[in-house]
Amino acid sequence: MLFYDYHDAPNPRVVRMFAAEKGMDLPKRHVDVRTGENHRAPYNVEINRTGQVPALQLDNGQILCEILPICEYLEELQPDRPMIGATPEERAETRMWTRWLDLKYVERMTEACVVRPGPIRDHYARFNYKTMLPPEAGDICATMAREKLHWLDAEMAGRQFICGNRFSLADVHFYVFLDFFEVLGLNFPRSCTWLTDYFARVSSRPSAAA
Ligand SMILES: N[C@@H](CCC(=O)N[C@@H](CS)C(=O)NCC(=O)O)C(=O)O
Repeated sequence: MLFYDYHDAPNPRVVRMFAAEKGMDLPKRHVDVRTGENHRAPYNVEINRTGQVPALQLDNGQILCEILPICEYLEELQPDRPMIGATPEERAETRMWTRWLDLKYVERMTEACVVRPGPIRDHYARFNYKTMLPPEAGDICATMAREKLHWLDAEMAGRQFICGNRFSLADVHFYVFLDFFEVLGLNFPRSCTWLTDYFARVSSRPSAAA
């Protein structure tokens, strides 16, 4: 297997952290997103035709894109140290929360980060989109995402992780993006006390260094 990676981006980090939790070592090749290597051949022709990172090339040559299916694949390859779940019920719970977090927080905050004025907007306007939301929509997207964090904060009271005592893909996905948006100044509200403790708890795991 070969993992096409870019160290500073959150989507590849989700797969790296997930693999680290499972004790899997993925051989990696760096793709230089900063210079647009991902939008040039051969990468956007032979590896990931959406021109994004990451991608996983399997030993039979098949290419997998999209981080959540890549994690699902790794879990099937190595079910030990389950990160999606050991039973149908656990797997359904993990997928339920991963999807909710993706739709309500990760995607909306990503939109905020992409459409607000700055180098990320410039990059996406150059390589990814002909049509984009206006820059001022960034604040609205961020407010919508934070509203859902307030709801989540109350809902999670008493839990260690998103799926209770079980550290799962939902946590990896959520944590990596919380951390990425923190670095960009799109912070989570510190009045969310469960979330503040949770963020510190997950940050202290060795896999967070992946
Ligand atoms: N839905 C995709 C998202 C991939 C994505 O947004 N990748 C970002 C990095 S985190 C990227 O390649 N950005 C650079 C670009 O689009 O030029 C996945 O699950 O892998």
